[in-house]
Amino acid sequence: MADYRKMWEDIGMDVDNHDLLCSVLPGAIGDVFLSQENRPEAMDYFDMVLADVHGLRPAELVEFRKNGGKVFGTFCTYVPDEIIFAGNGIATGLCAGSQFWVPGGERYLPANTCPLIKAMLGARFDKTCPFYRLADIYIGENTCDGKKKAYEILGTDVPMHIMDLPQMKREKDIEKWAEECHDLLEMVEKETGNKITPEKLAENIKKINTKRAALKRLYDLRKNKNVPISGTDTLLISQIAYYDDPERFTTMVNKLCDELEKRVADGISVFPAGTKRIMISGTPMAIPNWKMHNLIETSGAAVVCEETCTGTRYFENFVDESGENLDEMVSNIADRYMKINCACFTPNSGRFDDIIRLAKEYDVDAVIDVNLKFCQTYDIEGYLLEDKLKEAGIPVLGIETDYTDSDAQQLKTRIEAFIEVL
Ligand code: BJ8
Repeated sequence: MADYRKMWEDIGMDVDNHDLLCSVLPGAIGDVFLSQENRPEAMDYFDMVLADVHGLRPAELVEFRKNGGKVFGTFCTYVPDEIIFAGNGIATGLCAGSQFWVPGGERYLPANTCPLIKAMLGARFDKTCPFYRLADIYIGENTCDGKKKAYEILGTDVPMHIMDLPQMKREKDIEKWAEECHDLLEMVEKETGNKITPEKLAENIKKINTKRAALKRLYDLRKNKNVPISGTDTLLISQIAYYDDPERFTTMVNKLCDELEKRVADGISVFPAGTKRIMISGTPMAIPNWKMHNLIETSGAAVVCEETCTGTRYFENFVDESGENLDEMVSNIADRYMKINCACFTPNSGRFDDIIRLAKEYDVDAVIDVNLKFCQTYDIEGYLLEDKLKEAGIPVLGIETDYTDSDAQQLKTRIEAFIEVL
């Protein structure tokens, strides 16, 4: 790993505390990723990005900012990257998947808050994540109550732009979201000093659609009987999607898919024949949260699909590229993003339809619905979801967990028992 200490100091990180975080990463990479058998060679790129997660991309962002570029930190899958990139800005996901950041967040938030939100605040206020240091402005959104109130606290330390996400999907809500996307566009223009022209926006709509197509290609390959890549590896790729350079990321995913296609043609699988196929649904798994995939795949099953924001919700549905002027393009962007089915919406029956459709497409034996502790919306939605899945004849196991390892053994026992009776 290259030495990025000076860079971390320069961007105001607490380097000594950050050393503690770095010291656990190599072990985790070894245990979770390198211990898997028969991994695709093209995972090398994603392994390298992970090994240098706080160095490689942050160094690029530092260079970009030196030349006057603006970095926009985002938290939610609803924030349209195409608008940020069209203003020559860079969008970067703000990772919050580590237990390391949770105690820091608990200094500001009630203990019974979702770990993802606590980790967001810990990462910022503990100064141990370079992405949180390098984003010039954070883009929050009105999704769950916990997030929107936590953004107020973040706003005491960093500029925030909040997008008011409607929570129903009527025509007027979609129009309202288009207005919010317009406001985002104006904010990006103001921050970057760059005009977003129709040409620029069209180019970036294409660019992000191409990235979605690469992820779709990767996910489609998992539909094969011989699964050519593990769910754990695919999750890593989905996590990296949030902050890597979009064009380089697309190229690397397509390179991986070339290799996976060959594996499929040769009948190569990373799992023994007859391995049970599991779909995970529920709350997002921000990097470095690999807990559930690791538990499931070391319990003798294969994760073949994720209906999460680190899964299909991130890349399904493309932005219509036929818009001829800015208004049409923004409205097409709003349409696409409003097709994401997050539990903060009501009613949210589209999500049940998605899960049942995906269960068929990926030929899964069961769904494991995973919710982060204290996430009310997904937890409550789990009630109806279980009903719908039972009606469709799809076995389901509901799990509530956090970022700690304290429940790992107990979860493993439950997962193994569940898989055994499938
Ligand atoms: S589109 S899932 S990224 S809001 S897990 S913080 S909901 S209490 S993350 Fe999300 Fe956007 Fe929806 Fe996706 Fe709140 Fe629940 Fe925590 Fe959550």
